[in-house]
Amino acid sequence: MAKAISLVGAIVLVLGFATYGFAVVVDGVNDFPPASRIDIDGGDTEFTPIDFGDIYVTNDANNLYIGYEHDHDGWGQVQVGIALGTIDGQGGSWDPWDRRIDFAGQCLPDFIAYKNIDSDYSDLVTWDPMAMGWIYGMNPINWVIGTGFDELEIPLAQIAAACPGFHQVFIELWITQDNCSKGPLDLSFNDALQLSTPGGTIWELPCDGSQDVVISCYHCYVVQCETGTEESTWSSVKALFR
Ligand SMILES: [Ca+2]
Ligand SMILES: [Ca+2]
Repeated sequence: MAKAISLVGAIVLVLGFATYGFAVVVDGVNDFPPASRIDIDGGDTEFTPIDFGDIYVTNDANNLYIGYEHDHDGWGQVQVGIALGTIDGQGGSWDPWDRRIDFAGQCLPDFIAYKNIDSDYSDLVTWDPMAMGWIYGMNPINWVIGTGFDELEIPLAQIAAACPGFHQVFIELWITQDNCSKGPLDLSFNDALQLSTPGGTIWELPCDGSQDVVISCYHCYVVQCETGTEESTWSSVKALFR
């Protein structure tokens, strides 16, 4: 806890402070703070149209913002998925768009954001712990693509990470394509599992799921919630230290 006493003007005791991250304008121009970059992922696939570059995450009081360098460069059927886990002990173990991606371990995703670049359709698919299944089509996302820098915003309240409080968001991102045979061509946290590398690409996996790529590790982003400052008069300062 930061503590300081100012003798300039009124005596002020600052008991603690933190600030929100940064309000990003979701317009395809990268205005993320440099310190919000979570990954430098460029150049680790065989082809640029299926390659993430730098990836950013931040938040303000209401929204989580994710931005990433990616240019599909006219390729068709390119899609982006983002897994978000915030609720311990819950989550789905399979990809809601039936790509060849599974999830295992303690941090199963509770939400998966998907973008179909061809149709510009996006959805925040949500895990239903009662029905033990994914819920589709309820949550369109403000997600801007197509300029080489893509970015999206998701309300913190929608992913059970609203301020105040301490919230960790487990995040993984992938680039895939439009077919049940497609796996994660590029990944962010799990580079060792991605299906495209500079040396070659595995374009097809069995649709029966027998060779799915299994994700169990993620970036961990801590939501920055403003704790505020407490300013006190001298009398209340004395009261604190009596
Ligand atoms: Ca990459
Ligand atoms: Ca990668």
